[in-house]
Amino acid sequence: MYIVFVYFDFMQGAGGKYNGASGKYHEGLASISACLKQRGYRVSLYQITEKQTAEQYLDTFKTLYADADIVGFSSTSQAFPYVSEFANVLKKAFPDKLMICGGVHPSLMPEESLQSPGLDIVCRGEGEYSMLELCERLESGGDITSIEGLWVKHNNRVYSNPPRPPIRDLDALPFPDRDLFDYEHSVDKQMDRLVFSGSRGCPHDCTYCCNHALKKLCPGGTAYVRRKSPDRLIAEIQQAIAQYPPFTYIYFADDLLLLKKNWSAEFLEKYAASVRKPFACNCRFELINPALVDQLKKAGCWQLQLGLESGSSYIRQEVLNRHQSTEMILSAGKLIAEKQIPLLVFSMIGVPFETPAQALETVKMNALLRPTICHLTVFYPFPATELYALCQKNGLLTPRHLDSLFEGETTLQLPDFPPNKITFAYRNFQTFVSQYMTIFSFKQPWRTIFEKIVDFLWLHPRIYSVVNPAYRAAKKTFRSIRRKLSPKKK
Ligand code: B12
Ligand code: SF4
Repeated sequence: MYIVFVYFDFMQGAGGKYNGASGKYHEGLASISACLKQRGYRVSLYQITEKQTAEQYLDTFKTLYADADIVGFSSTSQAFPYVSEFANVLKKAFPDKLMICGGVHPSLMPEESLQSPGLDIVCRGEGEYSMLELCERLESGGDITSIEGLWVKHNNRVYSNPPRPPIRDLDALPFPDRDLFDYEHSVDKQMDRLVFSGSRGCPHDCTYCCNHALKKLCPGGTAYVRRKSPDRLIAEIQQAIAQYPPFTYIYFADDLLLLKKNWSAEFLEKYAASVRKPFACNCRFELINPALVDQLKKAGCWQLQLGLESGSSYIRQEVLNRHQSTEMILSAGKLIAEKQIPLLVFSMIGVPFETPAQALETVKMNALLRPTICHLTVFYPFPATELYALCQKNGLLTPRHLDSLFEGETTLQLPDFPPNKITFAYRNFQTFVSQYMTIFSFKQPWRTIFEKIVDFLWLHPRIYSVVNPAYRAAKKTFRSIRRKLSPKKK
């Protein structure tokens, strides 16, 4: 049995800094591949990093993967239109190949996904054991319509089997198959890093994120949030260090690696003792405390990534379901700054019901937190999330669809935040953050005076577009005069 995974991986970085590289690591596919290879199945990956026509993809497929028995697509919502189109073209060329699609989008939108004529099966939730069972049944000539976790289209009927419980013991899985990816030419190599995952799931229910929806796929009583043991994760890292050419950083791609206090303490201590490589990971503001920042610092954390999402406590709590007070966020930020751990803050603008004034609160919170990197996205409503349903109920959705969250345009029509103002806010976010950082260091009354001027400019983009070029020109002239007047260094 020969399985070829197809992974559309140009959603992030396309046309940007990493163009030309062969994509990024995908823990889900690496894990399924390891399970399949352990049972002796042959597995390859067709990782698509360039936008081409479906016919061009078909030509490549014919040349390299024509003998596949099963084609396994992995899909996020943004990738799905490409998956669907290519699956149709592929099915027409190879009607006998079994086409299965897994990942977040088909997990949450199985019915819609199966309407795609090229797809025979969708996998809901974790794919390791469902794929194994599928291969085994195909080999033995058994019935493939009754496998837990799979929805199967057969003879004009859809067999919607119940979800498979999430894998309880992540340590029982083989180490992910990193060889599936072309590391030498990957984005990860360009970034001088290796990517790991220590956990699965997140206990929070932020309305814009897929976790609350994915959680519902877990049959009653089964744990959605799980983690590998610290020893297992360290062993995985050590094996990869031995296998790969020297790299500088480690990136933990988990939603929330440091959720459990004891786990974090044990893992970070062992990491500090045996791995000793700078690393980045995600966390939440309320988990930050003096002990944790101390452990992070000692273990070599080079970037802590935290979601602020909105500076407005109304938007955070009432719209996004993130119950974090402004005071708590700022004091966590202070602890991180005291330890000099570089901070990346995620924020969103164009959130349902947001106003430009509330988006300004996000700018100012970023300025107060002083992150090394402000990571901003324009809100995108993912299907099956609570916030998508809210957008739908309130008539905020438009037919606009975007390939990437990084295009800086909204897909919504918000009553108080028109698309052009969202684009303005997205494009000028960093500039305003820098301006407030400077202003917040002024003494009164200058702080208030300048804050009011810049507030006005944020709220009036047209005036800003006139004032800004003049301000920049004046600043440049002032700097060059100062340079000329200052005594020359010997
Ligand atoms: C790490 C990560 C990334 C990494 C790696 C991407 C990857 N595909 O692994 C990077 C930074 C590259 C990334 C990029 C993006 N991401 Co991302 N990412 C994640 C994150 C935090 C963890 C994913 C992970 O490793 N999970 C652990 C592994 C084990 O699970 P898994 O990947 O889901 O795979 C399992 C199952 O889904 C299934 N499965 C998956 N594929 C297949 C295929 C077959 C054939 C089968 C049978 C089963 C199967 O089996 C796997 C093993 O159990 C998730 C959050 C989450 N909770 O999932 C967001 C998440 C997947 N990302 C998201 C988004 C939006 C993006 C981007 C679009 C962002 C952007 N604008 O560029 C891009 C799209 C990338 C792409 N090519 O499609 C959204 C997707 C929402 C949606 N409805 O589609 C998520 C869910 C976060 C969220 N906002 O809720 N991401
Ligand atoms: S904390 Fe992060 S990963 Fe967890 S539900 Fe909220 S947005 Fe999703």
